Amino acid sequence: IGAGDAIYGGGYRCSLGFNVKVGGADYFLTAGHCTNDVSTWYANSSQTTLLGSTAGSSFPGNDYGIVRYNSTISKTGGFTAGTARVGQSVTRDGSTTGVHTGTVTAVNASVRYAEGTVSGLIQTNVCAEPGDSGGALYSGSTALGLTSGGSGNCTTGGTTFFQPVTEALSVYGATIY
Ligand code: TYR
Repeated sequence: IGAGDAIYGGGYRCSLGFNVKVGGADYFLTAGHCTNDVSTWYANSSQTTLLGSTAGSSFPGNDYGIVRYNSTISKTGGFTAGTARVGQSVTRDGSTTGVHTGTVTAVNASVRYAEGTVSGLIQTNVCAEPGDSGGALYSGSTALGLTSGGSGNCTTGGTTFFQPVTEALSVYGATIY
């Protein structure tokens, strides 16, 4: 399991952002608006294949969370963390709509959700839809962000905002792999 794959909990589906290590232990990053609502995560929709438990969550303000694996499931990686820049070509992977590409149109953007405002976000013209949340934004093998929210869809196009991974990594003392 790795970037963009479906994760399930509490009857919800979100997407895995990136696998990370904290002090030698296995964790993954996803969206904070996903981890806020769910404490136990599974790899399948029937919620029988355990992944692990939410260990940290920040939303609103930020939109990231971290889940500690309690599972020997095969984990995929290959990323190093980086910072997005305007004009950069990027790829998003999520469990509803799969892989879509576009460019970074702004950094340090703020979005006002019903629950409150999230700031410091990466703005893109990449589409996304509900369930893609938490999924991965990257450029080549450089991990950039976690899908937060936006507008539009993958039929007509959209604007999607991403939580930068660097802030989550430093807060949790985590390293992407
Ligand atoms: N916030 C949505 C989720 O929780 C993801 C999403 C992203 C939805 C962009 C719509 C959108 O345009 O799954």
